[in-house]
Amino acid sequence: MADSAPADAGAQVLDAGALLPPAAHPHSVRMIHTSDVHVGTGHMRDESGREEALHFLETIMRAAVDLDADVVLIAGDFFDNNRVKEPLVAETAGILNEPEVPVVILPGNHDPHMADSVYERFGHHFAAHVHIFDDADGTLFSLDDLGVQIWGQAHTSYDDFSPAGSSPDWRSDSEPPLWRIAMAHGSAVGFDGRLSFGYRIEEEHLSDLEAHYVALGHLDRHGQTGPPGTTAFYSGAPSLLKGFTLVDLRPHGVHVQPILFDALERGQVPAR
Ligand SMILES: [Mn+2]
Repeated sequence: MADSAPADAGAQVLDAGALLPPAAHPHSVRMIHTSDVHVGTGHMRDESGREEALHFLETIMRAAVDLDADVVLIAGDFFDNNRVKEPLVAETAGILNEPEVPVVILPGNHDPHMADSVYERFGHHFAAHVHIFDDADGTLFSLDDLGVQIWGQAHTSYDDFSPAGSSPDWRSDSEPPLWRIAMAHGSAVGFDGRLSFGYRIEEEHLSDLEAHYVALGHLDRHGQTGPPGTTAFYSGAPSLLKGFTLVDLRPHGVHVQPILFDALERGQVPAR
């Protein structure tokens, strides 16, 4: 897992407007992007990690309401493992279900969507507004009332796979056009100087997605990656960043900023 401090956390705003394709997107959408929450982490004799993960999740969902977010993206390793017991899954689902903010979950390498997984056994605890990817080849969730479409390839086994290698079948039949959001859980080549690893995300994968924003997970540090013309970010794991990533899709650009829990507590709420 990543180990460096989030040196770029704070009030940084990236204006990726120049990277947008020349399509008309007159509506704004606010997204909260997190990953690697690892609910259920820890050992039987030390449940501090488990309590911390739930506390982070509660804080994120409260922020989703306070910041008037339209959707929450959880880009993999939401659960630490597929042995998590039903009461904890039910408690976790309750945190997501209650605010009625749409949530999209991408299963990662720790919580692959497969037989006997958390999602297969206990998925019924999640409300209808919690969408969970379940296909390694990719699925498109179309949230028409929000004006976004969200693509993701779920981990469905513990084997290595290419988490952003498929071509999304974006919808283009909507007027005004839907924002194109991709999610992927893996290792982007070059991020933090990484060269050799599993779950590879190549630079050309990020380009070929043709997404306005790519929500990444698996590496714990917040930061941008990908070649020119792409807007792909690792959210930062809540346990490392002590925060989440706020993404504002606006007609003139995509604004991305890490939000620290401390700053929220001090009442520093970014304007919508
Ligand atoms: Mn992972």
